[in-house]
Amino acid sequence: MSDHLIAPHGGILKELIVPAERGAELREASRDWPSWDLTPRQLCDLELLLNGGFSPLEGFMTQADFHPVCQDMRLADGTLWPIPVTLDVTDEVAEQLSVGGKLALRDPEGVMLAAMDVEDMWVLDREEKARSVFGTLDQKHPGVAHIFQRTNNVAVGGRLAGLELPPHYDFVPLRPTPGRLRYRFTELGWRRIVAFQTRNPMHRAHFELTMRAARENDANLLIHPTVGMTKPGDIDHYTRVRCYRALLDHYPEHTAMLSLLPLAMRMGGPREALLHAIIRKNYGCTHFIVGRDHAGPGKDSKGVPFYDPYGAQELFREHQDELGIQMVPFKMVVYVEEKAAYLPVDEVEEGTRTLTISGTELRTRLIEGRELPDWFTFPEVAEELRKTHPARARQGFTVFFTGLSGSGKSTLANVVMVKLLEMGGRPVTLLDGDIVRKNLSSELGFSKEHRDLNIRRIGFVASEITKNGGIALCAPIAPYDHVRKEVRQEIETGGGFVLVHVATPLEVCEQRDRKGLYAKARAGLIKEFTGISDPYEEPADAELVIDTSELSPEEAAQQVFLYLEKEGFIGGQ
Ligand code: PPS
Repeated sequence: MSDHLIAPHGGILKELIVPAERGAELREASRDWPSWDLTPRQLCDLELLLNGGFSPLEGFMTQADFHPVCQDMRLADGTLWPIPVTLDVTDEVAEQLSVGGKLALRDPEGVMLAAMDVEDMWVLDREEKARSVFGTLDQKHPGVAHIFQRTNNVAVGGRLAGLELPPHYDFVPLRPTPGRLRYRFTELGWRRIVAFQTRNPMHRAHFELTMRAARENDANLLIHPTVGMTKPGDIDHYTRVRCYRALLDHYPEHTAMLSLLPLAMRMGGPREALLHAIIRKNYGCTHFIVGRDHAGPGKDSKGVPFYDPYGAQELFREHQDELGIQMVPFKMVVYVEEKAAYLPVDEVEEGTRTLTISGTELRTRLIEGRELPDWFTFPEVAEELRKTHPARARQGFTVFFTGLSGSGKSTLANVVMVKLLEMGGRPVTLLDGDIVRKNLSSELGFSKEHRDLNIRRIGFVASEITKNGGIALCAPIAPYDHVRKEVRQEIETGGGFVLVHVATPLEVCEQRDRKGLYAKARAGLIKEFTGISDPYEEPADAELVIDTSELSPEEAAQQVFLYLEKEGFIGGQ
């Protein structure tokens, strides 16, 4: 029935789910096998492997595919493939595995999703992977950061037999597999289909761009947003999908369809653009839109963009024939006020006034509760965004006090808490260092590892409170910069984060010595004591620096309140 559709990459759609009977046998046999609980990122990869989105792959890569993919974007058999798809496991699990054996792959609840033939195991060379795939070792690149910070040591490769796809309970009708989507296209008589990839809400510019792409190519349109994992800090997919749905009504009837892609993005720029195109080809699309800075990870730690904004289009062009799916390249689309229309920037006469709102500007407007103009987005989309992004005065936030023992963190946090409670409006939780150590972290000591774990726990609780609209006040020492940054990143996705460095000098803290701990530390009775025999990394990114040597607790708290007021966290609407 679907003969006239574009062939999948490599010729055959590789759906890896086995018949139910075989699945039952495998499940039964798996009792004696080692197991691996997949990470969220691996779950996304597994889904696309099992459903055929990653055709012609038949499992996680072995070295025979991995190395040529990293070096030359080729699988062992020469097929174009731009980004490795590997399964990384811990040393403990790797020790239980042997080549020729089996591994049960499970979801986080322990449900078995697939059986893997272990064909290869090797210790991942993180540098090699980062450098060859992403062209950099700079950990500001989310893909590189993932390799260095969130990847386990050992890669395991081998063929998969799928028992079931990872379950989804949200937007179920919008999640067809490649096979199902191909079938739908055939039913609807769609032959030429242009796919649009996005990880952001769509506004009028995207609407105009996609309409143009479809018209200029006599094609139907597939809005195919990534809902697996995108760039940290992106707007959550629930909100985005509601926005896409609202936008869909603006397309002429029978021309556009919305479908969700469970891909974990790597933010790999040009190489990722090729992967996106291959996936869309597998889903039955004939055309693929590549705009400015496709799958771009932004700027490196020196402020220079990682990739050329049109590098993805160039790389695509080089491989166009082999890819089969047609690139629809676009320059950035801007609003031309005098024509009240959107045009690609290369079609705009020089000197004409154009308008755009960048992603950063949009986020700022949402946070500050400012209006989203009509020329920029459809009112229905603005309304959806507003629902999940209320003005700051109604959002949750965390104030994270860091500083030496005795610097006055707890006292300050307590005064701030009491005053916030007096104001009312939002629930307030205090996560003081000592309280947390009694309740959440009673088994932890003061090694770097334990301190980091302690701060991560505090960060987790604070992020839950923040995203649900509450106020979290944290007051641990938190001596290490990288964990503070990690916590900031986690919390900022769901609300505000204010780092307050309680910078009371060590001499003053020691002189105060309210708990007598400094005296003990000096006498060598307490080991690893911050400031005496353990490091404290001063933050360079604190929103506020408060030295309590000369300030009363009320005066110090006042500085916090002035800041919160200025930034719109309190007061206002
Ligand atoms: S950390 O580094 O953020 O995990 O520390 P935190 O959870 O804030 O715990 C610090 C409190 O524990 C007491 N204490 C010590 N602090 C620092 N170093 C060592 N070795 C140590 N041993 C015990 C101390 O009372 C800290 O409380 P505050 O409120 O900071 O004075």
